[in-house]
Amino acid sequence: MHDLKTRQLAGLIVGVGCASLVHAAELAYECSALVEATKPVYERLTIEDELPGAAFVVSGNLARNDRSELVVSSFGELTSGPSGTVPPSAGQVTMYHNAKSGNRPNGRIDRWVPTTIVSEAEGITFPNRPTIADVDERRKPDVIVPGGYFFDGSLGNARGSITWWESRNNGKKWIRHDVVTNSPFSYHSVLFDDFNGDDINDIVSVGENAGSPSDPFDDVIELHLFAGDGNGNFSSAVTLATGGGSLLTAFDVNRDGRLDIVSPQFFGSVAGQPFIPVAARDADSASFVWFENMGDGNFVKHAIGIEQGPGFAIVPVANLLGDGVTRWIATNHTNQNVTFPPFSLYPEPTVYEFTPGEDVRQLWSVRELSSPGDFPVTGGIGQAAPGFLSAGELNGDGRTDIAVSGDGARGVFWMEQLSDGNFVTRQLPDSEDYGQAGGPVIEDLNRSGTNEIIFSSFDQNAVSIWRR
Ligand SMILES: [Ca+2]
Ligand SMILES: [Ca+2]
Ligand SMILES: [Ca+2]
Ligand SMILES: [Ca+2]
Repeated sequence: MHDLKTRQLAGLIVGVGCASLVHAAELAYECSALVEATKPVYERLTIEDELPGAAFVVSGNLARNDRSELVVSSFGELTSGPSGTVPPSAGQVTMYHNAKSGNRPNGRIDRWVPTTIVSEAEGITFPNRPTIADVDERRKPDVIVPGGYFFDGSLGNARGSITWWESRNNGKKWIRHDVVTNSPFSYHSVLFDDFNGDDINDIVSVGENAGSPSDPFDDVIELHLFAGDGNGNFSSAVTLATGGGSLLTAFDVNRDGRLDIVSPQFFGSVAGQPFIPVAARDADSASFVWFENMGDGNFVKHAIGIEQGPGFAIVPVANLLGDGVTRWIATNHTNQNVTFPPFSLYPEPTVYEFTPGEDVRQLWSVRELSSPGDFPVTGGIGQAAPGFLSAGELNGDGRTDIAVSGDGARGVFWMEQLSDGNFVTRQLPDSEDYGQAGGPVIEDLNRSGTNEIIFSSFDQNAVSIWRR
């Protein structure tokens, strides 16, 4: 089945060249003689397979050249102790730059040279998703690293952190700066922008202290502002609101000129969502929320969706359906294998689309983009699907597609947008067991005119590029 689909797709892509009438699947068959029938459209290129606990991957131009580097965080080796998994005390953040010099079209992307940004010696527990930004405004990109393990508090630890790493010598040397360390809160992502109206960029993150894994009611989740001074120094955390979740987006949702914050919610009241009658659900028990920036230092939380179970990701996509409207693609994070509540009552793993209505403070309209069974989880409690996602053109037909990590569904996937605006989910080739994947980055890394898809995998200690 999978082969058939990829072959049809191969035909379609070649079809662009061999006939301008690309719609019909039958045409694909006619044109497919022009491609090797056995060649998959996407092929996996693994550029790293020895990075223990590879976690998140982002891209950005860190070195002085014309193309992107990849920045990958990794947690280190997990070990088993008498009371379960022991989180390693320190991870790493690594920059990979393309070994091929220059930036000619169709350049090679098979060899990448690693440089350590954060070494294990720095003692950063669970470095999470890095953000590339010019923190000290010296016109050179730096890297902000949020860190921490959300159940660390239950182990008696306070190892949450936000640090930023100043680039020197064209990305060869990195100077550490601490924003917060030894925090009981873990931080998964940061936003770097002005959130308090002084035109100086700040750091905003959601601190998650999920307490004991077996107690969903002891979670402390807060939206934190670390006010910036423009020179790379930040004030201590000020709590702007409660709730939110790990992977944030800054976006002016209500178009009043002030940046708001859009967030999934995974920990906190949302865990008990199925027990709350729909009419009684609010922004605290919502799967996805936005914090409205009132401009006076206050942020007011509004629900986006209240029926999706624990939320994992929500990101905006301009013109997703080709109608000029910015819509939001989102994932919940659930596991249909768990047979007891509340887990058994959550909606199954799903990719959603949210569209704000006239009144953005009301719930946004929602549509399921994936189909039942698209993301089957392997494993029991603690595992869930899907993971993070990103949008981009992936098959050359001009319509925006989606790449998504299966996370606990052990593979990585792309969702093709069809001509009617519906989506079909397909697993990327050679991604069996490519589980708990970070990313995706969707980017044309080599000016080939086609996007690559980059995922890291915790299960395989790997960083891989899918290219076509
Ligand atoms: Ca500010
Ligand atoms: Ca706003
Ligand atoms: Ca497409
Ligand atoms: Ca490319």
